[in-house]
Amino acid sequence: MATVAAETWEQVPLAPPDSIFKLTAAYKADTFPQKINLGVGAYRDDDSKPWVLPVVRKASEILLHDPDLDHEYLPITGLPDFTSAAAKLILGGQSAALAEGRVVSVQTISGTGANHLGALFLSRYYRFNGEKKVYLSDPTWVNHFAIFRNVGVNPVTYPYYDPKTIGLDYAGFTKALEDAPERSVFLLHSCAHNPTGVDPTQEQWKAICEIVIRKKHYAFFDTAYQGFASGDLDRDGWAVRYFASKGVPMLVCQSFAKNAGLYGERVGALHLISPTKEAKDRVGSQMSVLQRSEISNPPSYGARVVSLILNRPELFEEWKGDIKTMSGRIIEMRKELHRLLTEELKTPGNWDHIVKQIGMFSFTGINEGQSKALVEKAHVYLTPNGRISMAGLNTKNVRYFAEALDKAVRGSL
Ligand code: IK2
Repeated sequence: MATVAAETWEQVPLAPPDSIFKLTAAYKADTFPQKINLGVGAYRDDDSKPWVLPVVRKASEILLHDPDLDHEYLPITGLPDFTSAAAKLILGGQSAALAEGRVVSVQTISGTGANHLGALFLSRYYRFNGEKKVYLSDPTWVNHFAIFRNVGVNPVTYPYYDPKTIGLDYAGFTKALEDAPERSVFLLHSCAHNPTGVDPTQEQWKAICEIVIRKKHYAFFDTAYQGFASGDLDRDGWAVRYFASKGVPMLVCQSFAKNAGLYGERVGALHLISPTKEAKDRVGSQMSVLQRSEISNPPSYGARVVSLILNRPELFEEWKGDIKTMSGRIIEMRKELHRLLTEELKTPGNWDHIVKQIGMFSFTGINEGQSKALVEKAHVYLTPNGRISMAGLNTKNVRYFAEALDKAVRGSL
């Protein structure tokens, strides 16, 4: 029997496992009863269980009983009822670009796929000013680096987080925008920044937008948490809508993983605003070509669920309530953690950032050694940079976590 020659894959180095998924595997293997997973950014209910949104259950029921549904391929750019409603959700009902037919919308493999397709399109067609480069916030969702590298775009970082204030490094951010060559591509988290939970204020966004316009930069918006920051879809879409209203050249990556709890269904979209309807047609045609060669056409189930939710007014209203349930629970956990640390435990340091930061994540400000001690000694799983997913906290475990954090900070774990 012929065997594969030993040298065939000799040159392939062993890659380290993904840090977040490695953390989840370690958490699952841990038998300690009070263990807590604060690693992965997925919503959990007050019993630490994944939550299927009631509105998603309803939409799934409707689909299940629809005699006209089949399993044919979707169009290359996805389910039209889904992509048009998704564009309206993020760009807003008043969007001039939408009214003028200047937006290319493509259904993607969730937010990751939208980032990939956006990066691929820019790599092929954007008139880079010199080197193909993208500016990413420091820090950012780690996958951004690999996504851009995969398509030959070099990621560099711009200052974003200031460890001294555990807040936004606004001066560093705006200086980077000013110093970058004209027409640079800046990736911007539109709300609920991952991993820090630190967003610019509306006034800061306005000033950022002014520089972006003056320097003719390209805004690559990543929107993975619309609704999760404030509990209000419109408020969380504010930065994207503001930039679009000012005519900034931009695209938006959109995910329904978090706000619809459809993580594994991979529902997302890429929206690119073109200057004219004619440019939109050309861009759209090339986007189709790229999509066809990569995935042929996107999966249908999750897009059908979201399409029903977005297009049926009664389901849309219910969804807004479900989003409030999730974001409200997270806000309550922020308050309780803050109360425990500051009032009960009198943990050294200032913990106001816990309630100031928004969205699913919080940058606690603890160092790598303290994070490691929490994992190894307290069975609390979090990334080494001190990021915690607030969704992993609930009324039953927040005290245990606060006490463990308190000890980690005091060096007594
Ligand atoms: N963009 C950002 C900023 C994200 O945070 C995510 C999701 N990250 O996953 C959670 C984690 O860091 O643990 C995405 C895009 C992509 O999300 P998806 O492809 O699931 O829609």
